[in-house]
Amino acid sequence: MALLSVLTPVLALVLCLVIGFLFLRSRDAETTSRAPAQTKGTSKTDFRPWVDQDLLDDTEITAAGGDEDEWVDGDDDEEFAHVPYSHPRYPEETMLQRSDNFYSLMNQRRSVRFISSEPVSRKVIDNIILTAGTAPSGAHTEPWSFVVVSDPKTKHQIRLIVEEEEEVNYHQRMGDKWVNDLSKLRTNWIKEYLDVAPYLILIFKQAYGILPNGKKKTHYYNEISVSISCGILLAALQNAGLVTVTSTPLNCGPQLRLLLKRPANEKLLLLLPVGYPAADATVPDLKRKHLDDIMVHI
Ligand code: IYR
Repeated sequence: MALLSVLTPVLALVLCLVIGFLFLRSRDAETTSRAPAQTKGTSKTDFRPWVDQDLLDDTEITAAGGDEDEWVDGDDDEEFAHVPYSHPRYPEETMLQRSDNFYSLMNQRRSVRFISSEPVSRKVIDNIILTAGTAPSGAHTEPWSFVVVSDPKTKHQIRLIVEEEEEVNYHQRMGDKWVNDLSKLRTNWIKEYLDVAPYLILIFKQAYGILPNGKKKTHYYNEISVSISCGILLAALQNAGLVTVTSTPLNCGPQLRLLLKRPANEKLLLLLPVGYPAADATVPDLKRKHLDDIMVHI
């Protein structure tokens, strides 16, 4: 009996150590599974946490095999007629003036994280999406879907998904270097703008098309095509007097796709909260590179 009372605290200590060890191991396993790019044996330069696993460009899906019958062979679309092209031509002075004005407008664009809840006309948003849809695309496949969300409940559900994932991103996936590089921008995982902004525009790339007969159609260069259209969209927002921040919610794609009921061929590329800037909005005092630093004239 006396021996047992001596042994009890020892046993309790051993039990605590075992539980502690198991807890640490399970946390380790969770961290590695949440940072798939950094596996044992990968060098520091191989660690690229910003590569969203869901976003790998699968234009090559066709070549990669799978069920070949699922894909259309050639382009079954009707031939295009080729028609004369007319284009506005300005005197050189006008060109200079216009290019100057456009540069000045675009140079005022800033990523704004403080957005007012003031309503914005739907017609303006429609025009902005139409403008984004003028982008060039591989084989004119127009591989984009713009999901415009103004419903407060859906915005809040988006916020919950994004904040939950971003907290893991900041604490576990991104790594110290990335988090440290961002500290000057004062960003974190709390995204109030997802509730407050009158519109959220979620831009999906269509990794492949789905024809009415169910067959898959190759969307060449889908990611670069959609990226170009995003650039045009940003310019259109700036032109209309609206602001946004180009957010790329790492690893939120699959959940947001399901929430928004988008098909499996679509992958989330960007999430843009859109509105007027808040009255007390601030931005970091960034400088842009000079022409000589970004242009090489040969
Ligand atoms: N997606 C995160 C982190 C982030 C990453 C980069 I690169 C930025 O320029 C800014 C933020 C976020 O939105 O907070």
